Amino acid sequence: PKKYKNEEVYIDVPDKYLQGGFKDLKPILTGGIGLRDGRPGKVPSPLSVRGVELPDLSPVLTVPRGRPWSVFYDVDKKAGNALVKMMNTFKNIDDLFSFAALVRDRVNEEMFVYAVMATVFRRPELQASAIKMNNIFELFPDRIIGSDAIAKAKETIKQSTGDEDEETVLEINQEFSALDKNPENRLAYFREDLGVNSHHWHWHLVFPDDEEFKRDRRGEMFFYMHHQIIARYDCERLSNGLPLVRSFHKLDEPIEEAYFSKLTTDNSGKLWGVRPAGMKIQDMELPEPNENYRIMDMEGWRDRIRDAIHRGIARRTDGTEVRLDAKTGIDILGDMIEPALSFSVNPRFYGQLHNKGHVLIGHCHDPTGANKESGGPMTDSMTAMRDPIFYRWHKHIDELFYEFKETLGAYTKDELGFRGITVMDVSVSNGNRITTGWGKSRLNLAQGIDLQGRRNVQAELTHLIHEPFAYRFTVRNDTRAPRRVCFRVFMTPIYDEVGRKLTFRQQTLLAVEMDKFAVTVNAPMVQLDRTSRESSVTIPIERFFRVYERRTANTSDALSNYEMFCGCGWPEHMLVPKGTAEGMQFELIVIATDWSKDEVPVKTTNKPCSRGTSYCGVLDDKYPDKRPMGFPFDRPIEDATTTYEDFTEGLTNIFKREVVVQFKDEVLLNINRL
Ligand code: CUO
Repeated sequence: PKKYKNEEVYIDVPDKYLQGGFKDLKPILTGGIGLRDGRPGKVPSPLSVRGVELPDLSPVLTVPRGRPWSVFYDVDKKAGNALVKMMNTFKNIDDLFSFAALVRDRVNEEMFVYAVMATVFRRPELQASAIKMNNIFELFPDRIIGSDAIAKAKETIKQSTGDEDEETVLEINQEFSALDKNPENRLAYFREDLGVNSHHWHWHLVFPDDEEFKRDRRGEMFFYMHHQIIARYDCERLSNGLPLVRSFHKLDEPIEEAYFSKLTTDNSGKLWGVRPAGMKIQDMELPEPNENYRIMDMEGWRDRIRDAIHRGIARRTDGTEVRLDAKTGIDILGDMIEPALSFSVNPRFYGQLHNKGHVLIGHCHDPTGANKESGGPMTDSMTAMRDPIFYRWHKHIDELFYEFKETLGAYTKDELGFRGITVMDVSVSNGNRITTGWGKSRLNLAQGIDLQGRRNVQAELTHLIHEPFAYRFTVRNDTRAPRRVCFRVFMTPIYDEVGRKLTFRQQTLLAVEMDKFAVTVNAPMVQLDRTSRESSVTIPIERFFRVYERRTANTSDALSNYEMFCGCGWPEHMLVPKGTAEGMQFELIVIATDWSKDEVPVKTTNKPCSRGTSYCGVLDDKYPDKRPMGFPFDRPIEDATTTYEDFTEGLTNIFKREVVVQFKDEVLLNINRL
């Protein structure tokens, strides 16, 4: 075997693997997968590549290198699953690394990272091993930072005389990809946020369409997580004086929202496809990736899906029927509408509505590939949430799910109530006021972009953040026995963008989940405190950015490398909608339910990736809550005139409190300078 030296990593490669590009073998580990305790960007040596038997790689070479890989393309999904399967055949960690090192520079770059991460997620012994993963955007900074800023980074490095470890910080300005002349740009801080996009990419990673990895209530999770994204986005729109998202349901209608991402797809500098205002989606005949879908296909699938919704029955591939009931209907529909082809009850009949919407929209500027243009950001889960049309398309998908929920009718008082438990009061620290503002955090660019050997080039990004706050719940227990109580905390706006009061029905659709937790109430009157940092919705900001110090010196916040790699979970810094300078009114609605009935026990509570469960579930385990996701606002309330008072009449376990979210246009938290 020959020895290859690259930084501190030695790779021993048997001669027989040295043909076909392997001479330039870069160590797999500098691709962002380092050993624990290595410094950022560096790994201990040596790592040797053993002579593993290479399987036939042809099933994974169907995706060329250099273009974005996507779960929304058929060919890509198949190849990605095949690569995960190959990696899973290597039971020994050294063999797995060796295989990964050998294929790394042959297979599509994004697919490689997806497969490595998916392999680690699915194998508990690897999670417990010495593997550390970087945030996805440290591996692909060009998928989050515009080409102009990256060019500037390269220029700065060229002109500086510092050594390879010297720190360089580049401030990324806050103009995002457009100017405020384009009203949609007011929401760019949300759409182009690193944490938001990172969560979305990781969500699709940990809920794959792969028959070998079926997550509990996967389809329902698809519905609920994306529904919450839309509700959150609508709250941000109201914060910025913009109307709620209009659903994109007339498929032949011009798309008024333009989007020019300014991002490059690869090192060649090729840009993602762009979409001027007024484009329409068109039938596709794309040779690479091979995608041939027509608007007519989409309409046909949608008709059949709606037919199933209204009949309450779907047709399986073998002709038998399956009921769409209150318990599993939403889960079946989720897998059918997304779809997960591996789990859809009838992939041919119900088609690929949501996924192909991403693809048709993403290629509408060059639907036959005649102009050799790349797909737009909508084609990839790493970038889709940047584009305003994402929210319009998902609002339509959400409408279909709610069309189904409508058929189930409203919850009864029995289903909503919790006898003997009274929520007496709920308040938020600082007089029910939450302050938002800007934070500054950093991302190391040096792992994902070639910066002349420099290892410590930081991009400083400005993002929304809120002052940490605490809730206080006062609960009365009249049952004379300890009761396990689950608190489901939602926040919803009260007025629309022009100051009209929203109906309660509208409020339920805009309700964002803030937290969900269970406690034992073992006295007649109990006061409970809970901080915003503990939210079941979010994962800590450290999982997105390099954070060297925090304002709070709370050591329990420190994360191990092990935890660093759990990327699914709403970003902590985006928990609270922006609000307004004058202060925007929201209602906090809390419903207490009986946890002894709702709980689904999970094996261990202390496992990694156990944060962010509301939108991500628990890895390798069941969803921890028996209630339908989004309960009680997943179902329609009686009718459009039903008020909150009607809804809660006779119930003591629901409480609401007005809170004000005030935005200060200043830097509240500079994570790197404290
Ligand atoms: Cu996550 Cu449309 O599913 O993007």
